[in-house]
Amino acid sequence: MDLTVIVPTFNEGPNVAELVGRLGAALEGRDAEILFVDDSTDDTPAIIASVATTSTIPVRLIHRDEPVAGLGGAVLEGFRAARARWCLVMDGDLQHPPEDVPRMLDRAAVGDVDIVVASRYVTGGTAGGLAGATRTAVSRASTALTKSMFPRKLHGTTDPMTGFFLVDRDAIDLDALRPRGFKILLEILARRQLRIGEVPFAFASRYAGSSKASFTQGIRFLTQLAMLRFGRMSAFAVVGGVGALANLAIMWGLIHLGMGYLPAAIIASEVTIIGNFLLLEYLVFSDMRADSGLMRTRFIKSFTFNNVEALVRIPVLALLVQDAHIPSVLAAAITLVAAFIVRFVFHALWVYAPKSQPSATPSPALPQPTGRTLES
Ligand SMILES: Nc1nc2c(ncn2[C@@H]2O[C@H](COP(=O)(O)OP(=O)(O)OP(=O)(O)O)[C@@H](O)[C@H]2O)c(=O)[nH]1
Ligand SMILES: [Mg+2]
Repeated sequence: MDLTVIVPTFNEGPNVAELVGRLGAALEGRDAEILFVDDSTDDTPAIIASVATTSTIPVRLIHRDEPVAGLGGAVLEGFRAARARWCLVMDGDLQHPPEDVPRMLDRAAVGDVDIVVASRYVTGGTAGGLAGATRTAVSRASTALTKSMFPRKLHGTTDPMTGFFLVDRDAIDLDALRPRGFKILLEILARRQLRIGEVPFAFASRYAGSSKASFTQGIRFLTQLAMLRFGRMSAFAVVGGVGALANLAIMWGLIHLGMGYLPAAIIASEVTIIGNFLLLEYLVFSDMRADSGLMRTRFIKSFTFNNVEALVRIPVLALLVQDAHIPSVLAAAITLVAAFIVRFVFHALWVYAPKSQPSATPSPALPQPTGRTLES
Protein backbone atom coordinates (compact mmCIF):
# COMPACT_ATOMS: atom_id res chain seq x y z
CA MET A 1 0.00 0.00 0.00
CA ASP A 2 1.30 3.48 -0.96
CA LEU A 3 -0.56 5.78 1.39
CA THR A 4 -2.59 5.90 4.60
CA VAL A 5 -4.68 9.03 5.09
CA ILE A 6 -5.11 9.58 8.84
CA VAL A 7 -8.12 11.68 9.79
CA PRO A 8 -8.63 12.49 13.49
CA THR A 9 -12.29 13.22 14.16
CA PHE A 10 -14.31 14.57 17.02
CA ASN A 11 -18.01 14.94 16.21
CA GLU A 12 -17.52 15.54 12.50
CA GLY A 13 -20.48 13.47 11.21
CA PRO A 14 -21.78 15.98 8.63
CA ASN A 15 -18.34 16.17 6.97
CA VAL A 16 -17.57 12.47 6.55
CA ALA A 17 -19.36 11.69 3.26
CA GLU A 18 -18.02 14.81 1.54
CA LEU A 19 -14.46 14.13 2.75
CA VAL A 20 -14.43 10.46 1.74
CA GLY A 21 -16.00 11.25 -1.64
CA ARG A 22 -13.49 13.96 -2.52
CA LEU A 23 -10.52 11.95 -1.21
CA GLY A 24 -11.64 8.96 -3.25
CA ALA A 25 -11.70 11.11 -6.39
CA ALA A 26 -8.35 12.76 -5.64
CA LEU A 27 -6.62 9.43 -4.98
CA GLU A 28 -8.08 7.52 -7.92
CA GLY A 29 -5.64 4.98 -9.30
CA ARG A 30 -3.46 4.93 -6.16
CA ASP A 31 -3.18 2.19 -3.58
CA ALA A 32 -4.44 4.14 -0.57
CA GLU A 33 -6.63 3.78 2.52
CA ILE A 34 -8.41 6.24 4.79
CA LEU A 35 -8.04 5.67 8.53
CA PHE A 36 -10.36 7.60 10.85
CA VAL A 37 -9.22 7.85 14.46
CA ASP A 38 -12.37 8.93 16.18
CA ASP A 39 -13.04 10.24 19.68
CA SER A 40 -16.61 11.35 18.98
CA THR A 41 -19.39 11.38 21.53
CA ASP A 42 -22.11 11.47 18.87
CA ASP A 43 -23.10 9.28 15.90
CA THR A 44 -19.96 10.00 13.83
CA PRO A 45 -18.69 6.36 14.05
CA ALA A 46 -21.97 5.05 12.61
CA ILE A 47 -21.78 7.59 9.78
CA ILE A 48 -18.18 6.57 9.00
CA ALA A 49 -19.17 2.89 8.97
CA SER A 50 -22.01 3.56 6.55
CA VAL A 51 -19.95 5.80 4.23
CA ALA A 52 -17.24 3.11 4.20
CA THR A 53 -19.59 0.67 2.46
CA THR A 54 -19.89 2.89 -0.64
CA SER A 55 -16.40 4.40 -0.73
CA THR A 56 -14.13 3.89 -3.73
CA ILE A 57 -11.09 3.41 -1.47
CA PRO A 58 -10.82 1.33 1.72
CA VAL A 59 -11.98 3.11 4.88
CA ARG A 60 -11.02 1.95 8.35
CA LEU A 61 -12.19 3.26 11.70
CA ILE A 62 -10.55 3.21 15.11
CA HIS A 63 -12.94 4.51 17.73
CA ARG A 64 -11.39 5.34 21.09
CA ASP A 65 -13.76 4.99 24.02
CA GLU A 66 -11.13 6.40 26.34
CA PRO A 67 -9.31 9.04 24.31
CA VAL A 68 -5.71 9.59 25.36
CA ALA A 69 -3.92 12.88 24.62
CA GLY A 70 -6.67 14.38 22.41
CA LEU A 71 -6.01 15.19 18.78
CA GLY A 72 -2.27 14.49 19.00
CA GLY A 73 -2.86 11.13 20.67
CA ALA A 74 -5.34 10.20 17.94
CA VAL A 75 -2.81 10.94 15.19
CA LEU A 76 -0.14 8.90 16.99
CA GLU A 77 -2.56 5.98 17.20
CA GLY A 78 -3.16 6.43 13.47
CA PHE A 79 0.58 6.18 12.73
CA ARG A 80 0.75 2.95 14.70
CA ALA A 81 -2.18 1.37 12.87
CA ALA A 82 -1.36 2.63 9.35
CA ARG A 83 -0.84 -0.01 6.65
CA ALA A 84 1.33 2.25 4.51
CA ARG A 85 4.73 3.69 5.31
CA TRP A 86 3.76 7.17 4.04
CA CYS A 87 1.04 8.74 6.18
CA LEU A 88 -0.95 11.83 5.34
CA VAL A 89 -2.57 13.64 8.24
CA MET A 90 -5.53 15.96 7.61
CA ASP A 91 -8.48 17.47 9.46
CA GLY A 92 -11.93 16.00 9.06
CA ASP A 93 -13.71 19.29 8.43
CA LEU A 94 -12.43 19.89 4.86
CA GLN A 95 -10.33 22.88 5.82
CA HIS A 96 -7.57 20.82 4.20
CA PRO A 97 -8.71 20.34 0.59
CA PRO A 98 -8.39 16.69 -0.54
CA GLU A 99 -7.58 17.96 -4.04
CA ASP A 100 -4.17 19.16 -2.74
CA VAL A 101 -3.08 15.67 -1.69
CA PRO A 102 -1.71 14.59 -5.13
CA ARG A 103 0.62 17.62 -5.17
CA MET A 104 1.95 16.59 -1.75
CA LEU A 105 2.49 13.03 -2.98
CA ASP A 106 4.33 14.36 -6.04
CA ARG A 107 6.60 16.44 -3.82
CA ALA A 108 7.43 13.41 -1.67
CA ALA A 109 8.05 11.31 -4.79
CA VAL A 110 11.06 13.50 -5.65
CA GLY A 111 12.71 11.47 -2.91
CA ASP A 112 14.74 14.10 -1.05
CA VAL A 113 12.47 14.71 1.98
CA ASP A 114 11.05 12.85 4.99
CA ILE A 115 8.02 15.07 5.35
CA VAL A 116 5.92 17.34 3.13
CA VAL A 117 4.19 20.17 4.95
CA ALA A 118 1.18 21.86 3.35
CA SER A 119 1.70 25.47 4.30
CA ARG A 120 -0.70 28.37 4.59
CA TYR A 121 2.17 30.83 4.77
CA VAL A 122 4.44 29.98 1.84
CA THR A 123 4.00 31.93 -1.41
CA GLY A 124 0.84 30.68 -3.07
CA GLY A 125 -0.81 29.55 0.16
CA THR A 126 -3.53 31.40 2.09
CA ALA A 127 -4.98 31.25 5.57
CA GLY A 128 -8.38 32.61 4.50
CA GLY A 129 -10.29 29.87 6.31
CA LEU A 130 -9.07 30.98 9.74
CA ALA A 131 -12.12 32.46 11.42
CA GLY A 132 -11.55 36.13 12.12
CA ALA A 133 -8.66 38.55 12.56
CA THR A 134 -7.92 37.36 16.11
CA ARG A 135 -7.44 33.73 15.07
CA THR A 136 -5.19 34.86 12.21
CA ALA A 137 -3.09 37.06 14.51
CA VAL A 138 -2.82 34.31 17.13
CA SER A 139 -1.78 31.82 14.46
CA ARG A 140 0.86 34.18 13.03
CA ALA A 141 2.27 35.11 16.44
CA SER A 142 2.46 31.55 17.72
CA THR A 143 4.13 30.46 14.48
CA ALA A 144 6.80 33.14 14.92
CA LEU A 145 7.33 32.26 18.59
CA THR A 146 7.61 28.57 17.77
CA LYS A 147 10.06 29.11 14.94
CA SER A 148 12.24 31.33 17.12
CA MET A 149 12.43 28.60 19.75
CA PHE A 150 13.51 25.93 17.26
CA PRO A 151 15.39 27.98 14.67
CA ARG A 152 17.28 25.05 13.19
CA LYS A 153 14.76 22.22 13.28
CA LEU A 154 11.96 24.38 11.90
CA HIS A 155 14.13 26.20 9.40
CA GLY A 156 12.64 24.33 6.45
CA THR A 157 9.01 25.21 7.14
CA THR A 158 6.88 28.34 7.23
CA ASP A 159 3.95 26.58 8.92
CA PRO A 160 5.03 24.25 11.75
CA MET A 161 1.54 24.40 13.28
CA THR A 162 -0.46 23.09 10.35
CA GLY A 163 -2.41 19.86 10.72
CA PHE A 164 -1.94 18.96 7.02
CA PHE A 165 1.23 17.02 6.24
CA LEU A 166 2.59 13.85 4.63
CA VAL A 167 5.30 11.98 6.51
CA ASP A 168 7.47 8.92 6.13
CA ARG A 169 6.60 7.01 9.26
CA ASP A 170 10.00 5.29 9.27
CA ALA A 171 11.68 8.69 9.68
CA ILE A 172 10.00 9.46 13.00
CA ASP A 173 10.50 7.81 16.36
CA LEU A 174 6.93 7.07 17.42
CA ASP A 175 7.97 6.05 20.92
CA ALA A 176 9.62 9.42 21.54
CA LEU A 177 6.50 11.42 20.72
CA ARG A 178 4.58 12.83 23.68
CA PRO A 179 1.63 14.53 22.06
CA ARG A 180 -0.33 16.93 24.17
CA GLY A 181 -3.16 18.86 22.67
CA PHE A 182 -3.40 20.09 19.13
CA LYS A 183 0.09 20.41 17.64
CA ILE A 184 1.33 16.98 16.59
CA LEU A 185 3.43 18.32 13.69
CA LEU A 186 5.41 20.52 16.08
CA GLU A 187 6.02 17.48 18.29
CA ILE A 188 7.32 15.51 15.29
CA LEU A 189 9.56 18.27 13.93
CA ALA A 190 11.00 19.31 17.29
CA ARG A 191 12.03 15.78 18.28
CA ARG A 192 14.26 14.96 15.36
CA GLN A 193 15.83 16.84 12.48
CA LEU A 194 13.81 15.90 9.39
CA ARG A 195 14.26 16.87 5.76
CA ILE A 196 11.25 19.07 5.10
CA GLY A 197 9.53 19.85 1.81
CA GLU A 198 6.73 22.36 1.50
CA VAL A 199 3.80 22.93 -0.82
CA PRO A 200 1.39 25.88 -0.58
CA PHE A 201 -2.29 25.30 0.05
CA ALA A 202 -5.38 27.44 0.55
CA PHE A 203 -6.79 26.88 4.03
CA ALA A 204 -10.55 26.60 3.54
CA SER A 205 -13.44 27.31 5.86
CA ARG A 206 -15.03 24.53 7.85
CA TYR A 207 -17.50 22.58 5.68
CA ALA A 208 -19.90 21.79 8.55
CA GLY A 209 -19.91 21.19 12.30
CA SER A 210 -18.23 23.25 14.98
CA SER A 211 -14.68 24.13 16.03
CA LYS A 212 -12.82 22.37 18.84
CA ALA A 213 -10.17 25.07 19.15
CA SER A 214 -10.33 27.03 22.39
CA PHE A 215 -8.48 29.18 24.88
CA THR A 216 -7.59 26.04 26.84
CA GLN A 217 -5.96 24.65 23.70
CA GLY A 218 -3.91 27.84 23.55
CA ILE A 219 -2.61 27.37 27.10
CA ARG A 220 -1.86 23.71 26.33
CA PHE A 221 0.11 24.81 23.31
CA LEU A 222 2.30 27.20 25.34
CA THR A 223 3.03 24.48 27.87
CA GLN A 224 3.86 22.04 25.06
CA LEU A 225 6.28 24.60 23.68
CA ALA A 226 7.98 25.19 27.04
CA MET A 227 8.29 21.46 27.68
CA LEU A 228 9.66 20.68 24.22
CA ARG A 229 12.19 23.46 24.40
CA PHE A 230 13.32 23.46 28.00
CA GLY A 231 11.99 20.29 29.55
CA ARG A 232 9.55 19.68 32.33
CA MET A 233 11.82 21.10 35.00
CA SER A 234 11.69 24.56 33.44
CA ALA A 235 7.90 24.57 33.36
CA PHE A 236 8.08 23.58 37.02
CA ALA A 237 10.49 26.46 37.66
CA VAL A 238 8.21 28.94 35.92
CA VAL A 239 5.29 27.85 38.10
CA GLY A 240 7.52 28.14 41.18
CA GLY A 241 8.60 31.63 40.16
CA VAL A 242 5.05 32.80 39.59
CA GLY A 243 4.16 31.34 43.00
CA ALA A 244 6.98 33.23 44.73
CA LEU A 245 5.78 36.53 43.26
CA ALA A 246 2.18 35.79 44.22
CA ASN A 247 3.33 34.92 47.73
CA LEU A 248 5.03 38.31 48.17
CA ALA A 249 2.08 40.20 46.66
CA ILE A 250 -0.43 38.54 48.99
CA MET A 251 1.79 39.17 52.02
CA TRP A 252 2.20 42.82 51.05
CA GLY A 253 -1.59 43.20 50.64
CA LEU A 254 -2.39 41.62 53.98
CA ILE A 255 0.15 43.75 55.84
CA HIS A 256 -1.41 46.84 54.23
CA LEU A 257 -4.78 45.68 55.55
CA GLY A 258 -3.26 45.82 59.04
CA MET A 259 -2.27 42.21 59.61
CA GLY A 260 0.96 41.31 61.44
CA TYR A 261 3.78 40.07 59.20
CA LEU A 262 3.91 36.53 60.61
CA PRO A 263 0.24 35.60 60.08
CA ALA A 264 0.42 37.42 56.73
CA ALA A 265 3.43 35.29 55.71
CA ILE A 266 1.68 32.09 56.77
CA ILE A 267 -1.55 32.86 54.90
CA ALA A 268 0.37 33.95 51.80
CA SER A 269 2.42 30.74 51.85
CA GLU A 270 -0.59 28.45 52.21
CA VAL A 271 -2.52 30.22 49.43
CA THR A 272 0.52 29.98 47.17
CA ILE A 273 1.05 26.30 47.95
CA ILE A 274 -2.54 25.54 46.91
CA GLY A 275 -2.31 27.70 43.78
CA ASN A 276 0.97 26.08 42.79
CA PHE A 277 -0.51 22.64 43.17
CA LEU A 278 -3.33 23.51 40.74
CA LEU A 279 -0.86 24.87 38.18
CA LEU A 280 1.25 21.71 38.48
CA GLU A 281 -1.86 19.56 38.02
CA TYR A 282 -3.13 21.29 34.90
CA LEU A 283 0.06 22.44 33.22
CA VAL A 284 3.26 20.71 34.26
CA PHE A 285 2.11 17.16 35.07
CA SER A 286 -1.15 17.06 33.10
CA ASP A 287 0.08 14.08 31.06
CA MET A 288 0.89 12.05 34.20
CA ARG A 289 -2.30 12.71 36.17
CA ALA A 290 -4.43 9.98 34.64
CA ASP A 291 -2.13 7.20 35.87
CA SER A 292 -1.21 8.60 39.28
CA GLY A 293 -4.29 7.90 41.36
CA LEU A 294 -6.57 10.34 43.15
CA MET A 295 -6.14 14.10 42.92
CA ARG A 296 -6.92 14.32 46.65
CA THR A 297 -4.01 12.02 47.48
CA ARG A 298 -1.65 14.03 45.28
CA PHE A 299 -2.80 17.22 46.95
CA ILE A 300 -2.16 15.87 50.46
CA LYS A 301 1.34 14.72 49.48
CA SER A 302 2.18 18.01 47.79
CA PHE A 303 0.70 20.16 50.55
CA THR A 304 2.47 18.22 53.31
CA PHE A 305 5.77 18.29 51.45
CA ASN A 306 5.70 22.05 50.91
CA ASN A 307 4.87 22.76 54.55
CA VAL A 308 7.57 20.43 55.85
CA GLU A 309 10.00 21.98 53.39
CA ALA A 310 9.22 25.48 54.69
CA LEU A 311 9.67 24.30 58.29
CA VAL A 312 12.96 22.52 57.58
CA ARG A 313 14.54 25.15 55.38
CA ILE A 314 14.79 27.84 58.07
CA PRO A 315 16.76 25.78 60.65
CA VAL A 316 19.01 24.50 57.87
CA LEU A 317 19.63 28.09 56.88
CA ALA A 318 20.57 28.93 60.48
CA LEU A 319 22.97 25.98 60.57
CA LEU A 320 24.67 27.08 57.36
CA VAL A 321 25.11 30.64 58.58
CA GLN A 322 26.05 30.03 62.20
CA ASP A 323 28.01 26.78 62.07
CA ALA A 324 29.36 26.70 58.53
CA HIS A 325 29.88 30.50 58.42
CA ILE A 326 28.41 30.89 54.95
CA PRO A 327 27.19 34.46 54.21
CA SER A 328 23.44 34.60 54.84
CA VAL A 329 22.32 35.56 51.31
CA LEU A 330 24.46 32.84 49.76
CA ALA A 331 23.17 30.37 52.35
CA ALA A 332 19.57 31.35 51.56
CA ALA A 333 20.25 30.86 47.84
CA ILE A 334 21.75 27.41 48.51
CA THR A 335 18.71 26.32 50.52
CA LEU A 336 16.32 27.65 47.86
CA VAL A 337 18.11 25.83 45.03
CA ALA A 338 18.32 22.62 47.05
CA ALA A 339 14.65 22.93 48.00
CA PHE A 340 13.70 23.47 44.36
CA ILE A 341 15.52 20.33 43.21
CA VAL A 342 14.16 18.21 46.03
CA ARG A 343 10.65 19.53 45.38
CA PHE A 344 10.88 18.71 41.67
CA VAL A 345 12.19 15.20 42.26
CA PHE A 346 9.55 14.61 44.93
CA HIS A 347 6.70 15.68 42.64
CA ALA A 348 7.97 13.93 39.51
CA LEU A 349 8.76 10.63 41.23
CA TRP A 350 6.29 10.43 44.05
CA VAL A 351 3.27 12.74 43.73
CA TYR A 352 2.78 11.94 40.03
CA ALA A 353 4.17 8.39 39.99
CA PRO A 354 2.04 6.01 37.89
CA LYS A 355 -0.20 3.80 40.01
CA SER A 356 -1.61 1.61 37.28
CA GLN A 357 0.02 0.08 34.24
CA PRO A 358 0.67 2.89 31.75
CA SER A 359 -2.29 3.41 29.43
CA ALA A 360 -2.10 3.50 25.61
CA THR A 361 0.22 6.49 25.55
CA PRO A 362 2.97 5.55 27.98
CA SER A 363 3.34 7.91 30.92
CA PRO A 364 6.89 7.55 32.14
CA ALA A 365 7.65 7.42 35.84
CA LEU A 366 10.63 9.59 35.08
CA PRO A 367 9.77 12.79 33.23
CA GLN A 368 12.43 11.88 30.70
CA PRO A 369 10.94 12.07 27.20
CA THR A 370 9.00 15.31 27.66
CA GLY A 371 11.58 16.50 30.13
CA ARG A 372 14.51 16.17 27.80
CA THR A 373 15.91 19.41 26.53
CA LEU A 374 16.07 19.28 22.78
CA GLU A 375 18.73 20.59 20.52
CA SER A 376 17.31 22.79 17.83
N1 LIG B 1 -9.72 12.14 17.44
C1 LIG B 1 -9.82 13.43 17.82
N2 LIG B 1 -9.94 14.39 16.89
C2 LIG B 1 -10.04 15.67 17.31
C3 LIG B 1 -10.03 16.06 18.67
N3 LIG B 1 -10.15 17.42 18.75
C4 LIG B 1 -10.25 17.85 17.47
N4 LIG B 1 -10.20 16.81 16.60
C5 LIG B 1 -10.25 16.84 15.12
O1 LIG B 1 -9.10 17.54 14.69
C6 LIG B 1 -9.40 18.28 13.52
C7 LIG B 1 -9.09 19.76 13.77
O2 LIG B 1 -9.98 20.30 14.76
P1 LIG B 1 -10.79 21.66 14.50
O3 LIG B 1 -11.90 21.78 15.48
O4 LIG B 1 -11.17 21.73 13.06
O5 LIG B 1 -9.68 22.73 14.85
P2 LIG B 1 -9.36 24.04 14.01
O6 LIG B 1 -9.26 23.67 12.56
O7 LIG B 1 -8.17 24.66 14.66
O8 LIG B 1 -10.66 24.94 14.27
P3 LIG B 1 -11.69 25.54 13.17
O9 LIG B 1 -10.93 26.57 12.42
O10 LIG B 1 -12.83 26.13 13.91
O11 LIG B 1 -12.13 24.38 12.32
C8 LIG B 1 -10.87 18.01 13.21
O12 LIG B 1 -10.94 16.95 12.28
C9 LIG B 1 -11.42 17.59 14.55
O13 LIG B 1 -12.55 16.75 14.44
C10 LIG B 1 -9.87 15.02 19.64
O14 LIG B 1 -9.84 15.24 20.86
N5 LIG B 1 -9.78 13.73 19.16
MG1 LIG C 1 -10.83 22.93 11.54
